[in-house]
Amino acid sequence: MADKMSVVFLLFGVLLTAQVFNVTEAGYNHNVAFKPECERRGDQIPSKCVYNFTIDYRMTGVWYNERRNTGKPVFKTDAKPDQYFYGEQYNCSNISMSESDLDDVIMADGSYRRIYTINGQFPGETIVAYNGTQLIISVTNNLEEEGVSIHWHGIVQRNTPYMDGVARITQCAINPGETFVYRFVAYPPGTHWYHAHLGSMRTDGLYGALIVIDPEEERTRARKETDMTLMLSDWFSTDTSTMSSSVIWELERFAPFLQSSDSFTQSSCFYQTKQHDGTDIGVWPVQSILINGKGTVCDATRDVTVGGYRCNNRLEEFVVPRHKKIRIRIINGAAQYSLRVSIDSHSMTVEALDGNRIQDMEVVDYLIIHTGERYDIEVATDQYREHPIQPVNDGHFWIRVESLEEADQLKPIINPKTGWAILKYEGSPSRAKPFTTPKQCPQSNPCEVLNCPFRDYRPVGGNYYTCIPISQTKALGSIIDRYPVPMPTSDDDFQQIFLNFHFSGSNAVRSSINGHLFRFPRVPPQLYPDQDPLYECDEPCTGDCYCTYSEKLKLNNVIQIVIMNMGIGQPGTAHPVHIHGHHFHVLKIGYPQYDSDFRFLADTDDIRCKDPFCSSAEWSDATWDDYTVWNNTARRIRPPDVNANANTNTSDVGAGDVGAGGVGAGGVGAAEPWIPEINVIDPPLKDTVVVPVGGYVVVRFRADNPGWWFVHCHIEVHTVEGMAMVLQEGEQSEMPPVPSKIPKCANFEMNDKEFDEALQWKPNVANLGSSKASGAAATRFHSLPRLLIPTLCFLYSW
Ligand SMILES: [Cu+2]
Repeated sequence: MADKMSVVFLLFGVLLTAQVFNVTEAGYNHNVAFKPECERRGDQIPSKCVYNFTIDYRMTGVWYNERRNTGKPVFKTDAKPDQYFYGEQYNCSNISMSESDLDDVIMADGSYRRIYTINGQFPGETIVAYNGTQLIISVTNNLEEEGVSIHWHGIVQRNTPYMDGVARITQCAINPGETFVYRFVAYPPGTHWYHAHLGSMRTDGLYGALIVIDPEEERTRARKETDMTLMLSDWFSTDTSTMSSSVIWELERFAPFLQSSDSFTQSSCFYQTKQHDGTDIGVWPVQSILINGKGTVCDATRDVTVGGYRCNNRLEEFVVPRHKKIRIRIINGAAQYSLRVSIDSHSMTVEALDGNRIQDMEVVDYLIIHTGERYDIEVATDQYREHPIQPVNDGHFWIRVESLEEADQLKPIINPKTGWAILKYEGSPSRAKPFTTPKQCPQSNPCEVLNCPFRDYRPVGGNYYTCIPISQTKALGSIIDRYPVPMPTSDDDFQQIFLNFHFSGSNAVRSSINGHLFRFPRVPPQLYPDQDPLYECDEPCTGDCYCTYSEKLKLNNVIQIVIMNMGIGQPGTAHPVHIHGHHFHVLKIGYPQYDSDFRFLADTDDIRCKDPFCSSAEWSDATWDDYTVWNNTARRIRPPDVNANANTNTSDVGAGDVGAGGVGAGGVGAAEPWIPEINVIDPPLKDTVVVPVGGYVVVRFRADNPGWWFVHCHIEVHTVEGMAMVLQEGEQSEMPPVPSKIPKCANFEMNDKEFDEALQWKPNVANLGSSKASGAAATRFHSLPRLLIPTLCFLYSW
């Protein structure tokens, strides 16, 4: 009998083991490749491309077996680096996993944390579609308690503003158990991404890449092995909503207690970290930086164990052919941190910003990417070097992704956090890790850094860097042909709006725009324009308003927004600002005043603030309002090269040199009659742009896409706190009609009369007898005029 039972158990065990290896999840695939049904057939581009997303919870560091509905932790928190639970007898249950099974585990940085996933993956699957193909993406919310919505960042949603995916603005949240099928045209081409847009779910795992391929461009280059994505994120010890509420209540100063066994002690206080110009970066310590969902809390070059964290996590590895030009699409999905990207021994040619091609610019050594932004870069894989003794460049190179932290309030030097990935040439010797070191930047040959959130670097550690502002890049000619910079022809078709992204309010710490702490509307205005959706603001608002801040754009007007970051409470934080529904031209970046070491001194004096929080502002020089000067006299004059006066210690236009009324002075040139150094000829197109502390960015677009568009800082905790607003583009009558069956949501309250009537209601026995199913409805419609019923049915179906 005992033997028979053993056989039964053995067979059962074999069956279980067989099932264990049938794990449905796959690791993140960084290659840019079409699903077969979304791929072209000859010259024929498919009209539709379908994806199905199911949103669920997962734990990092847990091996899931979907079929058995079981999950098992894969390492002990106190284990040595190589001690996973391979075939080990754990005291709860047996774990039968091989090393290759680790490929299916979301390890993140080697610490346990609950996240949201799309189809069990983190990041979510990369969507690849041709320009103009309809994307049909079914999103099922399989969560227990949270609503969700997905925004398609970079897609302009022409004619479909209700598909923009901003819960509470363009749609109702998708409730648990519900499915919402997004449907929109994949346009414009470029590297975009998708992410959750309700509360702070985005930075707890809900994002992925969305690549729109231009079929014309595709003919000229290969893909797959040479086209890949690099999704970046900062990673924290806890979920973002905990982090946000902690930031709002200033608990973040005690944040390290959440990372370690420390409790609330003086020694565990955390202080605001600072970037190179002395302005603020982080109020919550970043634990690690993930590349395609993979990272480590440790120094990957050294393999040193830190506390209870795992240091031998698998890092992302790109295996690439030699002597080719590969494309890497970099996306920053961070909650907060700006990141500096470099590849040891390689330079990078920047091809596109936020999906928009630029003229191949000077190759850069470093690029800084702020949350929400994207780059397409090209890298030549020609750095293999034989070396008989020390095989440094033997085909393995570090990709380094660093935070910009250089100090905190107490300590002058703080090491930035680094994220690591490996670039490996095909056919290189087998080795776990590269030996390469960061680039040296001697004074004779300083390294070039694109998109600093400040004007320039001074030498650091014997290295010399030169910042290239994003406004110095130039759009490709074909981009400008397709999207010329809109030029106003009269005062009636020109709207100039000053928006200050700033911390304001009586205690000067609340994230706001023009002093307005954003309050979400009563109901989504895109769905309920007639229901008084917005909480009106008391104007003028000088720093303490809590309301649905909105600005109305007249359809087809030329919109020029001066995005600022000014007012008391500085130094503050650089804000990456995202405008939905458009890609805008970046005409100019104005920097604050710095000392001779490029440390922040004071706000720019190009702009005059009308109150301490700068909730309302104007150009210091009133002639800068007069666009006609530029239109009529200097339209074809290209602005001077920014680098020509890169050593000024103020802004890229030399604000100190150009005083009020001093247009044409200070070396700017006599042919510069309007806003100095504004580029209306070939400025880059973007949808997210960083605004330096104490400075501003001038952007422009034509209001030709009617809808309700969200505008916000892409730093998650800033948006959650209130650094957001809506643009109403066009009158409601000018907006595309909303599909009649789109799910609705609204506030609800019964009045006394309705409730009394409800209590007095009795079932109609006669009707119940004749038709149980339709009895109640028949009772209610009984008193309606007979002709009205078909009319209502018609209207509903329409
Ligand atoms: Cu911000």
